[in-house]
Amino acid sequence: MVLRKMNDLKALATKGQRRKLVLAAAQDHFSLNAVMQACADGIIEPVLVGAKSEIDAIAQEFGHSLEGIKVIDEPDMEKSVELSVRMVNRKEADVLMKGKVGTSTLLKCVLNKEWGLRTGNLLSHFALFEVKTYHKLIAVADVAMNIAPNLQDKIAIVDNSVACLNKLGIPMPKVAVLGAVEMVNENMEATLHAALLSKMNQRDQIRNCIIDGPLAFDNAVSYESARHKGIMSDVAGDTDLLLMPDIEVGNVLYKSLVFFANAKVAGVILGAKAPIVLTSRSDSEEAKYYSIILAAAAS
Ligand code: COD
Repeated sequence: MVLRKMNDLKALATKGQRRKLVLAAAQDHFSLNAVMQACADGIIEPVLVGAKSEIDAIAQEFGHSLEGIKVIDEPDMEKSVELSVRMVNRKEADVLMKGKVGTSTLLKCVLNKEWGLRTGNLLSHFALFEVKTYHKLIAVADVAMNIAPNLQDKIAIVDNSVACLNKLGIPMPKVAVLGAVEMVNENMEATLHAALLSKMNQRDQIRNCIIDGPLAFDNAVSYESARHKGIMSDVAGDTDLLLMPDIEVGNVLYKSLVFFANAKVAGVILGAKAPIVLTSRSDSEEAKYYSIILAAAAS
C-alpha cells in the first residue's frame, strides 16, 4: 500500500471503534478546534481536561457545542497533565494529546515512573509529511524527543517508527539513515551509526524494514541523484522513513519542510503505553488535526 496524502490516513483512523482521546490543558484554541473537528468526523471521542472557564469561552467563540463531551475542570496546568496521563495509564483513554503546555512538561509527566506511560522501551517522536515534490508520505524521526541518540537509541527509534509504518499498511518500509555524505567517515559519527544500522538490518538484527545508509538527503529522496553519484541502493529515491542524526538536524528539516515547502505534517510520540499527539506550538490547526488522525491510525 502507498500512502500519498494525509487524508489517506482517515480510512485507517476510522477502522474499528472510535478512539478515546484525552486533551491535556485543553484551553488552547488550535488544539480544541482540531479535536472538535476530529470528533465531528467520527475519528475520536474527546475528554477535555483543563481550565473549564477558558475551554467554555473558546468553545463559544468558535461555535463548538460541548454537549455530551466530558470536561474535567483542572485550572492548574501541571495537574491537568497529570490527570490526563493517569487516565491513559488506567486505559481510560487510547490517545493522549498535548494542549496549552510545554513539550518538556508533558514529556516529564509521560516519563513519570509511578503513573506515567513508560513501557520499558525508548519513547521517540515520529513525524509524517505530505510534500508536493515527493511521490508518497514520508516519515522523519526523531525531530522532537531524543536529543542526541546513540546507536541503541537509533535502533529503538527505527523499531518504533517501523512498527507505526507497518500499522499504516507499509509492511517493509525503506529507511534512509542520513548523514552529510554517503561514504563512511570516521570523523562523522552519523555515518558510522548508519553503516552499522545497515549491516544489522542485513543480518536480521533489525527487522521488518530495509535500511540503507549513510545517505545524504539528496540520495535518500532522489533516485536520479543517487544514480548520478553511482550509488546502488534499494532505498534511494523511495524512502519511507528518514532517520535523523540528532534533534537539531531533525527539527530544522521539520521546520524547513513546513515553512519553505508548505508541507502538511502530523506528529506523534511512539513507544509509550499509547500514542501521544505532540505538535509544536507553532504548528497549525491542520497539523494538529492530522496528528490526531495519525495517532488514531497508529493506536
Ligand atoms: N524514552 C524512555 N525513557 C526516557 C526517555 C525516552 N526517550 N528519555 C528519558 N527517559 C527516562 C530516563 O531513562 C530516566 O529514567 C528519566 O526518563 C529521566 O531522564 P533524563 O534525566 O535524561 O530526562 P529529562 O527528564 O531531563 O528529559 C527528558 C526529555 C524528554 C524531557 C528530554 O529528553 C527533552 O527535553 N527532550 C527534548 C524535548 C523538546 O524540547 N522538544 C522540543 C522540540 S519541538
